[in-house]
Formats: sequence, structure tokens, C-alpha cells
Amino acid sequence: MSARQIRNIVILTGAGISAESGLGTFRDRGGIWEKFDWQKLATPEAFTADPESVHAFYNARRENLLAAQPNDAHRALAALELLWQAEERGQFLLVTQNIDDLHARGGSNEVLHMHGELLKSRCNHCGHLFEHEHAITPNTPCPACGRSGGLRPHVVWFGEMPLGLDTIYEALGACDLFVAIGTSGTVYPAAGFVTEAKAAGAWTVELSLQPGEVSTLFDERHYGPATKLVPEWAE
Ligand code: BV8
Repeated sequence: MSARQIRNIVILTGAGISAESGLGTFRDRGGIWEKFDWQKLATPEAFTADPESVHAFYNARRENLLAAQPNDAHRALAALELLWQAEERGQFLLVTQNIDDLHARGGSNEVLHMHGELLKSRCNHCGHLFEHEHAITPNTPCPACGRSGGLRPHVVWFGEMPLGLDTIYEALGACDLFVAIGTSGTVYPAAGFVTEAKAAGAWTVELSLQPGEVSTLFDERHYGPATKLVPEWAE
């Protein structure tokens, strides 16, 4: 990382940082949205129309996640966070669009999951939010209120409000460095974060396998696999 006087960092990750851990990306060749129709599986309307199929889609991805391991890119970000906190250099916010838990398993202490978490579900009847590894179906009773038919993945679908936006925009407004890792810059509001960071005067960096849709907005761009790029950049 360049020696510029950097105090406050915001990092945004996307599916590309977990690609080398074996979890699919969405818009690459053979990606998840090539195989599955997000309009039938990742919207509230889809869940209302066919909860069985939506639960099955997330149950399968949860199975894959349980077999996956964090990679060197996750670990490099965890080490950077530790350094930033130990030396009290400034703020460090890791925001991920991913719903996997590989940042946490890779050692990151604080991860803001703006699109929710695959290993959590919540009850539409009583609001109970809980962690689980097992599959959920429309008949699975809520562990708190006991009623069935109300459980949904704790995931932000298209058309739903992302989580933690106040925290994110506050950090973007005060950051000196914004780094987007392994994201295609397709989905908003995440794809607009680089613009917010630039407005705050931050240096902006894109680390990905190939240019994303908002690449031209970044001050610095490096392309290659995250497990190579991120450790090199973070040191
Ligand atoms: C919102 C969770 C209002 C689910 C996801 C019409 C109706 C309603 C909304 C909209 C609309 N039109 C537009 C919108 C907005 C919409 C949107 O942006 N749509 C897009 C398609 C145009 N956004 C929303 O609906 C959001 N909510 O707008 O609410 C609002 C807005 C602002 C303020 C208040 C309210 C909610 C979006 C969240 C949807 N949920 N995920 C699930 O996972 O099943 S989004 C989905 O795409 C993914 O989950 C992921 O989180 C997200 C972004 O994808 P990426 O992570 O970038 O992955 P992708 O495959 O695209 O790219 C991978 C990249 O990695 C590539 O660049 C590749 O080169 C690189 N790569 C690959 N391998 C490697 C690598 N890099 C490094 N190393 C490697 N080895």
C-alpha cells in the first residue's frame, strides 16, 4: 500500500474475493446468475411466490459455504485490520456484499454484511434472528415462537434496503482510502460507494480479476486473482 498519509480506510468486497475459496461469483462466465434467475430467487416477490425454491437455493449455497475455507485475501485484510487497530492509525471499515462468513473465519473482527448473511435466518412472525447451518424449509418451526411458515434467509434481496448504510456513508465521508476488491460494480448502492469516497477526497483503488463497470472512476487499478493481489497490496 502506498506510503500516502492514510488514516481512515473503507474496504468493499464482492464475490471475487471468495472465488478462490470455491464459492461462485454472480456475473462471471458460469456465474450464479447465469445458472439461476435472480428474479425468481433473490427478490421478496419470488419468496412470496415460491418459498420452497428460494429456501432450496439458499440451503444449497449454505452447504457449499460450510465446505469452503477462507483464502489468503481474506487473511490479508484481517491482518491489515489488526495492524490498523493495534497501532491506532485510524478507522478501518470492512463492508462486504458477500453473504458468506469467510471474512470472519479469515480473522476479520468487524465485518459489515450489507447484503446480509447466509448462515442467519429470521422469523417474519416474531422477528427472531438466529444463526444456523442446517437447511430451512417453509415447514421449519421458528426456534423462538415455534410457528412455521415464517422463516426467511437473513439476506438482502433486490428491491430491499441494504443493511448498515448510515454507517457506510458516514465512513465513506471521512475516508482517505477506498478499496473495492472482487466486485463487478454492477449492484447499487454498493457500486456508487467509489463516487462517495472520491467526493470525500479519498484515494480509490480497484483490485479485481478484470475491470468492473465503474473501473474508470478509480485512481488506481490492479487486476489479477485476489489471493495474489490483496496480500501484495496490503503489505
Ligand atoms: C436497493 C444477496 C433501494 C442475495 C444481492 C429495480 C428494482 C429494485 C431495485 C433496483 C432496480 N434497478 C436497480 C435497482 C437497484 C438494485 C440493483 O443495483 N440492481 C442491479 C442488478 C442493476 N439494487 C438493489 O435492489 C439493492 N437495494 O436498491 O434498495 C435503496 C437503494 C439505496 C438506498 C436505499 C434503498 C439491493 C441489492 C442487493 C441484492 N442482493 N446479494 C444473494 O447473494 O443471493 S446482490 C448480488 O450482487 C450479490 O449477492 C453480490 O452481493 C452483488 C454484487 O455482485 P459482486 O459481488 O460484484 O459479484 P459479481 O459476480 O457481479 O462480480 C464478481 C467480480 O469478481 C467480477 O468483477 C470478477 O472479475 C471478480 N473476480 C472473479 N474471480 C476473482 C475476481 N476478483 C479477484 N480474484 C478472483 N479470483
